[in-house]
Order: sequence, then structure tokens, then C-alpha cells
Amino acid sequence: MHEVVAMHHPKVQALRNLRARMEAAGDADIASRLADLADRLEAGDSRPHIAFCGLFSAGKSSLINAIARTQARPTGAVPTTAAVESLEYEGPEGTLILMDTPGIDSTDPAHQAEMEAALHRADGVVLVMDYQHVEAEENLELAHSLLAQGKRLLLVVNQVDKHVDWELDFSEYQRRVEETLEAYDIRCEGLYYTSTRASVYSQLDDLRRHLDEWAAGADDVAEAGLWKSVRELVRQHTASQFRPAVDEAWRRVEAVLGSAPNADEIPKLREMLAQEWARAADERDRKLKEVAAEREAVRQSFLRMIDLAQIAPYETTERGRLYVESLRPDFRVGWLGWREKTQRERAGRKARFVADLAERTDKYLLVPLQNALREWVRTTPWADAAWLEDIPGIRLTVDEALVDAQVRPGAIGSDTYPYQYVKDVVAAIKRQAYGGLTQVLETWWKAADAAVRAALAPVEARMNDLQTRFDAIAEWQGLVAEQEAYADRVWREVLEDAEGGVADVAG
Ligand SMILES: Nc1nc2c(ncn2[C@@H]2O[C@H](COP(=O)(O)OP(=O)(O)O)[C@@H](O)[C@H]2O)c(=O)[nH]1
Ligand SMILES: [Mg+2]
Repeated sequence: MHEVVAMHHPKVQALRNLRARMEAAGDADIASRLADLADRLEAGDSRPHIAFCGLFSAGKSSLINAIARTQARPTGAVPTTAAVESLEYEGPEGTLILMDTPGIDSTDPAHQAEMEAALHRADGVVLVMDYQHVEAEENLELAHSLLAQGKRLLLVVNQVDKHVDWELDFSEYQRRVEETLEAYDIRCEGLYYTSTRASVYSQLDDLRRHLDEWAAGADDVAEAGLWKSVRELVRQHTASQFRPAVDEAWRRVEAVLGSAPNADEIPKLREMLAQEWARAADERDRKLKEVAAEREAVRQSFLRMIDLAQIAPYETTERGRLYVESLRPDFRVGWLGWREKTQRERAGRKARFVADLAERTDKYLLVPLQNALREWVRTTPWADAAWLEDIPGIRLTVDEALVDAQVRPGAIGSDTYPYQYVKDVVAAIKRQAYGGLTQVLETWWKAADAAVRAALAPVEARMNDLQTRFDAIAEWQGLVAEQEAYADRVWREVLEDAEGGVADVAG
């Protein structure tokens, strides 16, 4: 038994694949339109389908009859053209399918859907306007959107038999019509003035000839029209898929901006927000740098004070030298009971060195440093008087343990060591002073940070606000870009499926 495999032309297959995809995405409406197009392509029906649309009573049905020179179509003052009826027109150059539609002003949603379906199937559109309603918004908007979709479009001003010469020159009337179209940026491939009644101004035959031209180029017209419809369906499908998310993002943009911006101005707005944010960030950083620089200057001035404090002048250094020399192994005092005497001498030298050093440390380092800090707290506007209580917390311990800890037994024998030893002891004391100072300053800076933050609060609030607005805009833009990328991807896949041969489809 042979399995029967339906062999489709790749273009038909491309449409069927796309249809399946739309159906899977839950877009039944688009899927059925694609099925319709696929059927037509498969049937090899290259007769161009021309939809006649326009406001109710513009004369669409009458015009189709007049073109086809038949009276088979019902015409009348009520919208009788409910279901879209089509009529085969066999002209000298070939065949066209003329599709009648209900009016675009139809309040019946079923009529509206029929018209949209007809427009989708249409390879070309004849937009019929009656003599008195050329300026109707519905007509102009429809013309706009059809051109945007890349539809071939003819504009027809019908019922020109109503023109009364003594009211207005006909050429003046035409000029006004053309002006209106220009004002709406509507450029189509043909504009005709017609009447289904006898009128010197009627260009009905010219219109028919234009349609005959379309019939002559049937293959091109039908095929190009079909792929344009497919492209438009992809676009519509994408828009409906993304609409909830995009709308939501847009509502957020409106909410955070407090007004509805013009979508065209969004990139400029985003740029402005980014610049404003950068300016605010600069302001904040400048302020923070200022604060940091001021604090560092204060710290440096006290460090310098510690560095310069003279706590070991000549006499003190001498005492240190005498002490450390007494630690040498060959140091001895007396001969009878020399061990005790030597010990006593060492202890005495150490005590004198420590006492001298402690007194000078207090007098020339600790007291001046604490006084300077008190003075600084009192005279600095942003310092807190409560900080004065922290100053006594800076303590310098100068005792026997400290001077012993600095002795380097291996170096004791060297002649130059005693002076180095005193320097080491002084450095150990100053390290305590640096530590004490740093601790106090850190406590103060921490306390002052609250005031700095408070001062920066307005600029930071502004930055947050700008960031929120920027994020909302970026989010919306991202979704729009994603939507475009998705539509492009789907369309590229259609073209790949169709294995080329789909040329000249306006983006
Ligand atoms: N004066 C005038 N009346 C027309 C013309 N064409 C159609 N009509 C009338 O306008 C009314 C609506 O015509 P119809 O073809 O049904 O319009 P449709 O709703 O657009 O299909 C009918 O009464 C027609 O007889 C025309 O060229 N001149
Ligand atoms: Mg009608």
C-alpha cells in the first residue's frame, strides 16, 4: 500500500505552516484568513480580487454593476450588501473578481468583520466616496491604512452627476479634492470621478480601463497582493500577541510620567532622562568628594601634629640609651653581690626613662592633641558638642611593658642601637596616638554621615525618580523592539519555507 503524501508547492506549504503556527498561538481569526489565502494559491486562482469599499450608499454596488454592465446586483438605499458578494468581470484584458462590501460605517460588527475579511483577500481596493463626502474621516483613514499595508488602491469620487456648475467650477471642485488628499498624505495610483448616471464629468470608462490594466497584469497583481496580505497578517498577529504586555508597559510609562507622551518623542525623552540623571549623579558625587576631602584634611592636620610632637628630647634619649645599654650581657655594677646591684641599676634606669617619657608624652603629645581636638569641635559648624566627651577616651600608655616590648635583644651589642631603640619606643607611642585619633574620628564621621545623607536626600530622590521613569520607558521600548524582532523572525521563516520567489513585498 502506498502512502499518499500531499505534495504542496513550497509557497502553499509556507502558508499552511504559518497558519498552523497562528492556530497554535490561539489566533483563529488570522489562521482562517491564511487558510483562505493558501486555498487560493493552491487553486492557482490568479484572478485579481478587487474589493469595493467606502461609506454606505456611496454607490459601491451600483458602480460594480456599471463596470460589469450588469444589473444583477441589488442596489438600494438600505445596506442590502450584507454578505460580501463578488462578481466575475471579464474585461478585454482578462478577468477580475469584483467584491462588493457593506459600508465602512456599518454599525453591525458582522458587517465590519466581512469587510475586513474582504480587504484581506483583496489584491486591490477601489475606495468609493460619494460626491458630498470626500472629506469624511472614515474614508481618509481607510485610504491611509490600506496604503500603509501596501495595497494597490484606486480612489473614486462617485455621483459627480450631482455637481451643479453654477455653484462651483468642476475643476475647482477637483482641486479641492486633491488638496484634501494631499493634506492627508494620500498618494494612490489613480483618482477617478464617476457617475453611474449620465454625466459629462464621469470618468467611468477610464476607471474601467485602469481595472483592465490590473486584469492584464493579473499574475503580478494577485501574487504580490497575496504576499502583502500575508505580511500584514503576520504584523497583525504579532501586534495582538504583544498588545497586552506593550499596553501594560505603556500604561506604566504614562503613570510614571504623569502624562501620555508622544511615542515619537520617547527616544529623545529617554536621552533627556539619562542626561538629567547623570547631572544629578555628578552633583551627588561632587558633594561626597567634598565631604571626603574635608575629612581627610582634618585627619592629616592632626596626624601632622602627632608627627611633630617632641616627646624624646636629648635628656630623655639619654635615659633611654642608659637603660638599653644596661641590658648588655657584659654590664655589671660592683663586684661583691654584683648581680643584685646590676639588677637594681637596670631597674632604676628603666624607671627613670619611663617616668620621663610618660611625663613628656602627656605634656607634649596627649594634652596638646586633646586640646586641638576640643578646639576643632568647638569651631567647626558641622561638629557636635557631644563629641567633646569622646576626647578623654584617647589614652596613651607609657609604662615598663611598653619600653621592654621595644627591646631587640639581637641588636643590643651594636653602638648605634641605643638611638634606634629610643626611636622605636617613640614610634610605638605615636602609633597609639594615631590609633586613638583614628578611632575618635571614625566615630565622628559616622555620626556626621546622617547629616550628609540628609543633605543628599533631595538629589537622591530625584535620581530615583528619574531612574523609575527611565526604566519604564526602557521596558516599553524593549517590548516594542522584541515585537518587531518577532514579526521579522516569523516573516523570514515564511520566506525560507516558501524557498524564495516572494519578491517585492513592501516592509
Ligand atoms: N445621483 C446618483 N446616485 C447614485 C449614483 N450611484 C448610486 N446612486 C444611488 O445611491 C444609492 C446607494 O447606491 P448603492 O450602490 O446601493 O450604494 P452602496 O451602499 O455604496 O452599495 C442608490 O439609491 C443609488 O441609486 C450616482 O452616480 N449618482
Ligand atoms: Mg451596496
